[in-house]
Amino acid sequence: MSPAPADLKHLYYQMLRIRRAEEAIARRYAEQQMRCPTHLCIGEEAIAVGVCAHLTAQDKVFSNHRGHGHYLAKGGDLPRLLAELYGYAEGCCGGRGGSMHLTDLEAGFVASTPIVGGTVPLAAGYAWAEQMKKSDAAQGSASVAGGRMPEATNVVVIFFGDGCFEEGVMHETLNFAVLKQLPLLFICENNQYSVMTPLAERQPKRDIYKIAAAHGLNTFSGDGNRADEVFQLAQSAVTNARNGLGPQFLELHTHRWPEHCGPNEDDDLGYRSAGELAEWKLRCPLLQTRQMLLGLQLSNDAELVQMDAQLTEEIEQAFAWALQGSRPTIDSMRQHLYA
Ligand SMILES: Cc1ncc(C[n+]2csc(CCOP(=O)(O)OP(=O)(O)O)c2C)c(N)n1
Ligand SMILES: [Mg+2]
Repeated sequence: MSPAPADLKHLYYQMLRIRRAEEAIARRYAEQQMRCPTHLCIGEEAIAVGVCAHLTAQDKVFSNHRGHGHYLAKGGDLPRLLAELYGYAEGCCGGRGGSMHLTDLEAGFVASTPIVGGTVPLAAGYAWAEQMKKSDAAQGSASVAGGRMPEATNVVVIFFGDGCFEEGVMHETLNFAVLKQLPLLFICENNQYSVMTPLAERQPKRDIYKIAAAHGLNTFSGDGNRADEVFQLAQSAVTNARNGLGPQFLELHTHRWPEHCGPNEDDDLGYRSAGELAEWKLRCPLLQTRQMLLGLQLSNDAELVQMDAQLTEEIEQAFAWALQGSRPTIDSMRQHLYA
């Protein structure tokens, strides 16, 4: 189903929030107070918001090195994300992780890690646990006379890139997820690049989602820069996974605007073909959704300007809070270690 008017506005709001937060991070990065490598998701916002729009607080998200958008779309705390970038104890990972180790368990954002593919099997493990809990609940309720049906299954989402799809662990996890029929959504953000190497130099010409389909799971493919399309595809996939139809795979085409890692643009380096980035900018996910909102008369310029101003204020306040943070103490160094 295409998004209802309120959903479309919500998608736009969420995308704009992520865009403005990422832009503010890029601006402040030059002050050299954030010292962690930072992979921005500007240009790719529609995927995070279109998928997370269907998740409850009980559903879980795992992410990768480019995780700010996933974290915010899942409801992760913005001030604590910023404090984490500054390495402060108030950060969502206690200031130990930086941009690529985010967590907000209250929001159901379990973890992101920088090892490409590292979180893929973790997400499968979590989904397996969810499945076991549901089956335990079903056995428990069956033993009670007139026992109620167990709740619908919580789903787990793993976001990853086209480069990650080349990792062996990706295919081992797909195999296992299908074997166990896990309530797991594989979301491939195909931005055509792994760092500076385009897909054509890394893979034979064929669709990623078709390779995934060979593992025997439901697959979808679509325009990752159209929030309404992502919303629709994700709705089917989440519903399937919740209703016991096993893992689902979405390949969504998009493009990253800034450099692979860092706050700047790098189009001058020449690894993208001439005009490629400019063409993708015309397909900006925010611009397209904005045009839909205005065209369908679901909003107007004044309302969208006000939304933008309100978000800018929220982000400024979040930075002000984060910047008052404190460094983690030496005696906290050995906490959270297992060995
Ligand atoms: C196991 C591993 N190999 C290599 C790297 C270096 N590395 C970091 S990000 C990245 C590119 C990943 O590309 P993709 O999965 O498409 O994500 P994108 O950066 O395009 O969002 C690479 C190779 C790493 N972090 N981990
Ligand atoms: Mg990529």
